[in-house]
Amino acid sequence: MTTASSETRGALADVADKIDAGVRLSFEDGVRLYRSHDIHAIGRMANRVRERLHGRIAYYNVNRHINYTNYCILRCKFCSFYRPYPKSPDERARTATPQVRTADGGFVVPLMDAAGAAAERDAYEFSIDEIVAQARQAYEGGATEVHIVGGLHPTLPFSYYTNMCAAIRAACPRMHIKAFTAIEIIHFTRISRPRRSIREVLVGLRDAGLASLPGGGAEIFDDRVHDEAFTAKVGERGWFDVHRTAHEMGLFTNATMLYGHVERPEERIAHLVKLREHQDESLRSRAAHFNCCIPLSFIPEGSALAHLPGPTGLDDLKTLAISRLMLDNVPHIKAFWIMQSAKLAQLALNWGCDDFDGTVVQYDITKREGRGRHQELTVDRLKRLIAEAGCIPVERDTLYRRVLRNGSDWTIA
Ligand code: V47
Repeated sequence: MTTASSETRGALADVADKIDAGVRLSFEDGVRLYRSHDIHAIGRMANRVRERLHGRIAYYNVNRHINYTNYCILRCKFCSFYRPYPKSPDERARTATPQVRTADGGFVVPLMDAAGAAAERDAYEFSIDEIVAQARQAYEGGATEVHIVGGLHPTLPFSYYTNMCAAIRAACPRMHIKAFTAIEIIHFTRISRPRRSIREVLVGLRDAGLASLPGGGAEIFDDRVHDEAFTAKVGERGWFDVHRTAHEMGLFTNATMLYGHVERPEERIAHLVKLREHQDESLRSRAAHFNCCIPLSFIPEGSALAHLPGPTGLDDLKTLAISRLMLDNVPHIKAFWIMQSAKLAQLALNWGCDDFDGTVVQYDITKREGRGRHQELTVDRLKRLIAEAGCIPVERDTLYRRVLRNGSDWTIA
């Protein structure tokens, strides 16, 4: 039988032995993997773990991302998405971009003005009607999930978020609402009147239709990196408080790691170890856990860290593979094609990843190439990318159950 260790001689042979024996890797093992240039050995080991868990299956989903506003009270250095909220209504009117209704009933925020010039006025906030129109359009097109996140808006009340979930649930009863990063949840505890605890906020949102939390806002769990790149943002403790509470309540969540900015390899590994420890506890004693980890490749353009080069392709592959190897208790590792690019995400399916995310359609937080917010992969293209990597494409819902299609109708296996 071919094992990871029989193919991996040399410096990493003992790590490969551990992988074959199902032994958990240590912090030091993780750091050694980062120091190694043997990208093939790392890939083989990660692929072995991936195949043990999922065989040759690679998952995708039919979803729609909605970013409800880019106004944000934070100024994270890695972020090119946020826009400051002008205090005066006049200035807001001057800098806000009016949404445009499309022929098929959706809404877009144009980045170009009528003459084709790049719009300077590109701050926006969607009304609930506009969000529901986007969700309904996706639902009617067969989407099983809507993924909603946005900036920390200074004036919208908590009822905006509960009404948003309730209105989507009424318009699209079977659609899974995955929404709000831990950072937004903490923001809601501060803006709600009377102030609510994390649990009260999550209960309010769940009662309105929220079904799970995405993994964003984790960045890198390290005080030095926090102070350098996202100082005013809720840190590690707040992020874990939200995910712990969600898991206790039976809400599944995801986790992320934003890599390739000011952090060092040791800090990435420490971040993964903290996620692993939290997951141990959730699996042992809580009603839900992390379904998936999404390592996010930093895109410098347009951010206050634009002078940094960002991760290379090899760094992307290594980080995805090492995440698979370190997170032995997290079922899925996602290569989010928007951030790693569809080409690299395809490669990553043989470097430990078993998930591609989905059709996406509109995405405002980052853009790898060109302008405009429309970023979409059709189901045919997703399937082709996966099949060409030697994997079996399987459509999943948010909770990784198989979706069976019959024309435009679908059921969960
Ligand atoms: O929280 C912000 C990151 C995250 C940049 O849970 C950046 O299934 C790269 O969390 N370069 C939002 N990354 C995206 C996210 C996500 C995406 C897909 C699936 C899931 C899931 C979650 O994007 C933010 C932040 O960490 N981010 N700016 C940037 N310049």
